[in-house]
Amino acid sequence: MAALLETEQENADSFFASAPPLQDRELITSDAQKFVSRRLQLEPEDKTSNPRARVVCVTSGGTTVPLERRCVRFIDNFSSGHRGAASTEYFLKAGYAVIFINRRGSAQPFCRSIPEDPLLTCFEPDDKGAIRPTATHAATVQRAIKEHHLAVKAGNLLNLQYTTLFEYIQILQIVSIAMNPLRQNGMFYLAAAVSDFYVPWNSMVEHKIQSRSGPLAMELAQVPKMLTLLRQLWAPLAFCVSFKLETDTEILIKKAQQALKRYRMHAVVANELQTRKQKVIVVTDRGETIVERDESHTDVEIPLVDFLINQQTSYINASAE
Ligand code: 9Z3
Repeated sequence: MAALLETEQENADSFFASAPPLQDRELITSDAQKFVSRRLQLEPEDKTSNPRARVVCVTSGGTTVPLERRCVRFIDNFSSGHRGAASTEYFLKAGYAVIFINRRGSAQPFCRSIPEDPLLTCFEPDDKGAIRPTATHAATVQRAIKEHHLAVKAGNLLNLQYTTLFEYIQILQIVSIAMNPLRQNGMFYLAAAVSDFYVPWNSMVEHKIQSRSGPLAMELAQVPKMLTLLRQLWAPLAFCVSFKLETDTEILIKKAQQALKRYRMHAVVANELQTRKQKVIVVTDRGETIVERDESHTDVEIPLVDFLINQQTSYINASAE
């Protein structure tokens, strides 16, 4: 394991050394630190069972991998962001504070039932030219705006956005290190679809790749396994949940079990692309638990978040013994 960590550390060092510097790095770092320290200051009587002492980092959406520095073309990973946005709402409801690391343009908490182009279809000018929500959307828009502002104003929701893999990994590292002082009260819920391969910045061409020279052969480097670093260096005591997405159900559980062991996850949520909104299977070292959306549950994320909160409580209790 020590050798694996050393290799991953070396891979990560060269990834970070060649990554384009993150814009607003200082601001993101101080926002994340302030957000966490508010929760640390709450110091509730019973830290073991009070979700108000806890912070979850929810990652959501897919990363892009640029092929050119002045990027015209990129590789994308599939994720609408629905899972992350819905889960954020349910963690907030349960009393958690949420750091929501999400792909720009992907689904947002409280807005899931709002049409895709809300500015143009949800609002209309009245007789005096003032802009108001349309009758059809008024209730939904008002509830979304209220709930979002309430969560942000109360210091319960921090929204950090990325587009590229470079941005995603740098933000995740900053947030993980900021969350480390929470110890077992921190949770990572890594629903983002993160590319396994990338073009290192220092070997990437500056300008748009030209098509005149025939077929394109390109070698992609493997993305360092950040889960190893997160678990062992950045926030080693946090409760860590990763997701495994497959299209072939035959290999899904086996791959999730491998991820659980390899990255020392506390839980791996296995899901299949077509059925991901109806059913997931949570793999832990105690076996597999099927979590399904039932008739009373509009989202599978309701029982899923509930299950994981209970798992974290058991983990906190076991650590306190
Ligand atoms: C997931 O498996 C998520 O559940 C989905 C959610 C992306 C399927 P939507 O955003 O979908 O609601 O449309 N996320 C992890 C996907 C992933 O790429 N996992 C890697 C893997 O499977 C490990 S990090 O190898």
